[in-house]
Amino acid sequence: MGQQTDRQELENQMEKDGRLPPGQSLTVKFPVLHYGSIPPFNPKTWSFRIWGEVEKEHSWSWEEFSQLPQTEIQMDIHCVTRWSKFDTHWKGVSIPSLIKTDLIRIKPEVAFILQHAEGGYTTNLPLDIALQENFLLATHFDGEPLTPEHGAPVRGVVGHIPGSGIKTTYFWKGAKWLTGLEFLTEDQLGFWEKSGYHNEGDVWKEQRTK
Ligand SMILES: Nc1nc2c(c(=O)[nH]1)N[C@H]1C(S)=C(S)[C@@H](COP(=O)(O)O)O[C@H]1N2
Ligand SMILES: [Mo]
Repeated sequence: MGQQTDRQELENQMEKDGRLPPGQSLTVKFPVLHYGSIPPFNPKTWSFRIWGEVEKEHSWSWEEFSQLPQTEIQMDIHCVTRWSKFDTHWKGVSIPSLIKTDLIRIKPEVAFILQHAEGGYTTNLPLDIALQENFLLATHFDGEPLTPEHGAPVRGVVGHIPGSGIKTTYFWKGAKWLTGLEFLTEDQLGFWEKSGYHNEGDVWKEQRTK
């Protein structure tokens, strides 16, 4: 059987299982998509900042960040450019784990987060999605540290957990080369959201553009 036939069969299966959102097609590859160039990573100077509506601002070195509590998830990722990749496995830090262990303390009025990445890319999410199990500050993909082109050392990831029923956004709402999280009371549009992409970006509602 040819690779194309395999791909088509897998896609048909996902569609039958209700896992293929409208307008998407399955890829077995892992496309690389971003604006600008891949930033270098220097573990000695890298830092990750938590700021905005928090009780205390934080800055973690790479050594500190890599020792934060780890969470693993498996999910399907859906890019607005219409590729979907199924059963991807991620490991990293979840915001609920940081809150539970008192590593961060956000103010009660926080309702949104803004991910800030190297080079100025930003993307926003409502807090309730950032607290769901399908959002992670990922350091590992499929058991290996992230590669530079996929966002090393840390990226936001958001995807669909089959059967969970929780809200799922397109993959642009996970910033590669993530360097900080800003907690907000009012929504603030990110890079693509300002350029005409839909603010919510729900994959099941096909919210691609405004
Ligand atoms: N820093 C940064 N993160 C980014 C982007 C970007 O341009 N810069 N593009 C987003 C978009 S549009 C997509 S589809 C995914 C692509 O992730 P991948 O290259 O690992 O497939 O990254 C998202 N995160
Ligand atoms: Mo994208």
